[in-house]
Amino acid sequence: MGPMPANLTPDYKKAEAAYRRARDPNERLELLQEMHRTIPKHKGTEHLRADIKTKIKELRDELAGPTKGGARSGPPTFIRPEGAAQVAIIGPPNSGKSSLHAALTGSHTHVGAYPFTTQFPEPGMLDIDDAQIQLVDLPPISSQHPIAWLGNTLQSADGALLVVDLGQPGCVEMIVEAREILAERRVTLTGTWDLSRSLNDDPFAIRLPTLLIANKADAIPAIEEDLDVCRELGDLHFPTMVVSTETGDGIDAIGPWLFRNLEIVRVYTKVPGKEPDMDRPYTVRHGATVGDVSLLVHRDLAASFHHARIWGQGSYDGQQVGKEHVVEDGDILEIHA
Ligand SMILES: Nc1nc2c(ncn2[C@@H]2O[C@H](COP(=O)(O)OP(=O)(O)O)[C@@H](O)[C@H]2O)c(=O)[nH]1
Ligand SMILES: [Mg+2]
Repeated sequence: MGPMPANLTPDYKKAEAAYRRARDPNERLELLQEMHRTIPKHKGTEHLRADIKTKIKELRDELAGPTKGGARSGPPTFIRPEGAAQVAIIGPPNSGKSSLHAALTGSHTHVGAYPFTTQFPEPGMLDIDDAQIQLVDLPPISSQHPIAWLGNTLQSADGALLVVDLGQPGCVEMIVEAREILAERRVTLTGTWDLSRSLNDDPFAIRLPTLLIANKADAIPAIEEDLDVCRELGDLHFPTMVVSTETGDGIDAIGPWLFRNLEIVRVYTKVPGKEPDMDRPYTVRHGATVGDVSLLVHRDLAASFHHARIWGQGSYDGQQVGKEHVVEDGDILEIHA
């Protein structure tokens, strides 16, 4: 994809910005159609227009469900995001992705001693204190098992756990291959966990902040050395954790690490004159505003919003704030409509 085409109209830019933020597949489809309607039709936008058309077709097919011999069947291939963030579990075959998913979420996804046990994306929730992160187990990323829907499914992910088994012969090659397959779908794995993925020129490119999980520590005696070799040969620059889903070693550190690095912010709400509800926070990511939280509370509330009062860690003690005010972890919010 070349540089951003010139002469894009404000209407188009607005639709594109909304598309990048949108998580709901139906909303994404509507916004793609809006992009298609508003994009200026000239030579310079030819590639982008073709991309938009392709995306519309892909998303329509995806929303219709997988087809087998013409009849619709099988589970959905996209997972509607729930909780504070969505993290995809990816990697080569048999590295322990499903085992990790089961250990972290209590799911009973298909674990098997043979590759390609997992066929469809499988959601599950990981609890961290009173917040939740959605983990999506996925089939292996391998040339032996191409998955047409992979790029679309990853579109809604906020990050990835790249699970590897360093004891497997050809582990490095499998990781390199997985990254090449992802690159074909314009998915880049990055070791940088900031919120810069939307700074990309290409609206259909995905930058996934990635945590490398070296699994099966119980079965690999010199795992730290293997890891160094793998990092060097595979040119991997990811933060890394060594774990064993078999013994549980290292597993408990993953949730808090994700919570911190996804910069999840918990906001508690209260009704005027009542105590705050400290059991069930609304969760957003760093940088989100009072307006974003009120949207989570209720769509109508966001529309009829007048002001809010906020209690927080810093200097806020019932102070009146507007929609644009940025919330912090642990804030208590009282919204006035
Ligand atoms: N020794 C050992 N085996 C593991 C570990 N985690 C998973 N396995 C085994 O590795 C195989 C593949 O696991 P699975 O979770 O299905 O891998 P996936 O294909 O990546 O989803 C199974 O036989 C698991 O029992 C681990 O931490 N240690
Ligand atoms: Mg699996």
